[in-house]
Amino acid sequence: PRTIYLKDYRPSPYLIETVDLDVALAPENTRVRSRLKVKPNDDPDAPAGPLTLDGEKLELHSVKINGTPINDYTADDQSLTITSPPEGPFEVEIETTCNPQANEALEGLYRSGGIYCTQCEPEGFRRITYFIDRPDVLARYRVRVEADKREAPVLLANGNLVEDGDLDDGRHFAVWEDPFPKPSYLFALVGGNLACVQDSFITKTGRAIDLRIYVEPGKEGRCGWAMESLKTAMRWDEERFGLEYDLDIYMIVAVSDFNMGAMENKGLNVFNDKLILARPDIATDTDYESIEAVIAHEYFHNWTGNRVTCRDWFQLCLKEGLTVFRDQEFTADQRSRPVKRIEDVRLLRARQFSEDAGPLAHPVRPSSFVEINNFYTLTVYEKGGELCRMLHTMLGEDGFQAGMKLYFERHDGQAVTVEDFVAAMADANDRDLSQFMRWYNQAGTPEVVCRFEHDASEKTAKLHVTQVHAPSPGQPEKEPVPIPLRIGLVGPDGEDMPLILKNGSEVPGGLLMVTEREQTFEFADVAHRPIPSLLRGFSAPVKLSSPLDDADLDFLMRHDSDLFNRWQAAQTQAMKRLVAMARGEGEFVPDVREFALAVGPTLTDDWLEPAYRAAFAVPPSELDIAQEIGADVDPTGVHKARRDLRATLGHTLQGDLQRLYEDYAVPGEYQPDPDSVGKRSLRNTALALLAAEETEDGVKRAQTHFKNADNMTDSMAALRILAGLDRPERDEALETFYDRWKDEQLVLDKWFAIQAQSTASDTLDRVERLRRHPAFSIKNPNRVRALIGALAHGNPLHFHSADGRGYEFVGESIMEIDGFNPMIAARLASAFSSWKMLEPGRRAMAQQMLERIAAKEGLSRDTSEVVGKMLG
Ligand code: BAL
Ligand code: ZN
Repeated sequence: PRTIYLKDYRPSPYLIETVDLDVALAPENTRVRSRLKVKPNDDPDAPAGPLTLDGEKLELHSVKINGTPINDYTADDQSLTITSPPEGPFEVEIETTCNPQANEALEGLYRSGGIYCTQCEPEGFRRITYFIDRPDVLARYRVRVEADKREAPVLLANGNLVEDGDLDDGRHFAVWEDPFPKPSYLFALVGGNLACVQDSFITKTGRAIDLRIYVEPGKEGRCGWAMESLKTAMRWDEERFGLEYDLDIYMIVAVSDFNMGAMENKGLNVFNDKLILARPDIATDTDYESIEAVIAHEYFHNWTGNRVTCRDWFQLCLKEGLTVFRDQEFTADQRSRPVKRIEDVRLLRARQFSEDAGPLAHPVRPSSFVEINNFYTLTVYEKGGELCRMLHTMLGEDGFQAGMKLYFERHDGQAVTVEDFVAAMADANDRDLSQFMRWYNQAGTPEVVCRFEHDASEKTAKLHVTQVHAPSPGQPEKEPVPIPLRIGLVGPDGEDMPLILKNGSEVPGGLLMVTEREQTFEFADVAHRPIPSLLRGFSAPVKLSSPLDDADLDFLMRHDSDLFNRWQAAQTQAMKRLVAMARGEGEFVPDVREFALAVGPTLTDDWLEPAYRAAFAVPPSELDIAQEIGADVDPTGVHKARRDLRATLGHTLQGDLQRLYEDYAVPGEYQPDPDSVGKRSLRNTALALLAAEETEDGVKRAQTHFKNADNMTDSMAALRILAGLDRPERDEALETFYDRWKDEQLVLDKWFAIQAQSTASDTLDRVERLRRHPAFSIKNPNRVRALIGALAHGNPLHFHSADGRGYEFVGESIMEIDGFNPMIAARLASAFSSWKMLEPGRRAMAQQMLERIAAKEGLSRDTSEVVGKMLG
């Protein structure tokens, strides 16, 4: 397969001004007539010549130019080339057919559960019709859709409905016009029997927006939270970013077969229904929060992605990183800011840091790819979000907003690059951000090594900072990056001391800028030895190597005013013990007890938010621990270490935890508001820690909790505990749950996932049985993620089973899925990405499985790129 390089970017030789589509939907034979107004690009870097249009899996029937049929064209399975198009503007008319029913890759136009829908990002539009399918070709669309009225009474596309009516033979049609020029990846079309929930939103300038959520009939009652979230997001974007919605209608369609979480098509979002449907008995607090966040994310794309889009797919982080940053800020403003930061950093560390450290490492803006589908990664999204956050930290809220304003002034309606975005930030703030570009272009997680010295006689302190950049694939050498390092000096009384530099100036907001490989900061008026609290709020996506000993960390765990770093101190303390335990070094029980005792005061501090206290008591994940160990990892040892630490927490803090469990019951009807969510989270954390030792008492409490649960959050919290037991209580609970929920697809996904993530000894037998369960379908991405994905990405103990059965199961599944849905197969394959870190036995088995996958005949470009890099 061909590698595509950023350096080879050239503007398109032709542009498309308008697209007129006429789509006649039919399950196996959908006819698409397309009329394109094409003109040569007057950019001198794009000389006109043959016109090549992308197209895949299409049957071509006719091509006309300016109304006349032609045959001087060539077509293969990827494109259609018109050899000598006329000079100047001209019109191309193409008729094709495609087969939505047979489309199991779920890219382009597909039909599932009787619903026609589309997914065009990044390169799906070419499976609907021949087109210049790249994001820098922006066109205005007029779309006529027709279908059998009984099969598809609802017909939707982007923009405004301008006409509809009945046709002969029980068919009908609708015509939609989108006034905003857009790239083809934002095109959407939906047809089916869908119910509609309607509401409206008045914008800050008084315009009424018609809001609609389309779902399977009967599910209307589950859309309330999604609709509320949409309105909250619309208001927030006006208030915080000054951005108002631009069309008169905003539609969301929920479908149950979807490769991604959701898609931001202009005026017509398509969502995985798991991110729309919610009701207290079927959705957890986490589901509610995810729905709110993803609804917001897709809505925010309307400006950061749609109005200003990407010039090419190398710039994916331009829209994704920025929109992730915006949705993170939205959630932080709605809920708890410190808890949101902790959740985001947890995800970044567990998944993105490992990506950055392994064979799939790539810069936030990659410089090459084989299959762009493989670059919807944690690095592009989450680290991309961190880069925007650093700009925000460096420029402040006002400076960042000034940059955003300039970005929109300059680039509204354009397809641009990361350079354009950073230039707007720099120019609006009169700052030189050229060094910052390295963050976009260098892969890998920088390590920041800090050393701290205090001189009591001089009353001074020094912080020595070194940044270290390990090589990553294709990047042996790296340059230093600008690192915003937020710090505080915590005095012996637990209060922050003033941060005065040697020259007498105060450090605003405690923010130091590290720009060189090695740098020393000197502070004055430091009478007593303070404890440095470094990288407050996780002000940069780096690994911190800190100078703090156990006593310092213990102090910060109890006193740091920066709640992120107080949590971080606890994580660091836990991590030191977990690594030692996982490696089987010595006797650590008393030491762990001491750590548990230090968790107590924060866990029980009623002045702190319950959600924060819950997060405080969760030790680093098994993925984090494995990463920290770095080489010859034994996943069983890692699992046992974490299990033992949690058991010690439960045992040592038993009295406190029992009290929390009693005190934090949330009375009354279920509400997903942050306060109730926090209380449930603290109570369920107590429940889980009390059961961690698997005492009779702990197990009984979980059983009672399960029986009494009147909402899915509590039910799942208890079931997760019970499902991990090697005792009959487990089967009883799982059966009860199944009997109650067997007709609810989204709840069944939870039932599959909880078993696939179970640490019980027979998990692999069970997973193999579930694979043959009548409710399992390998063709449905949610089910695949629930069973196979949950094992591969969420159960390190059993995925890395010492006998290789986990690899066998996941590997075989990848090969099967690759035959029809390469995108999902390649995602699953990434679970093997840290195989080189494993101990030799598992390493060899993982390698063997990867080699088998690589050798499979007809392997997709997606999976072969991922597996090739892992083996390379
Ligand atoms: N653009 C793909 C889905 C999302 O990131 O919003
Ligand atoms: Zn996005």
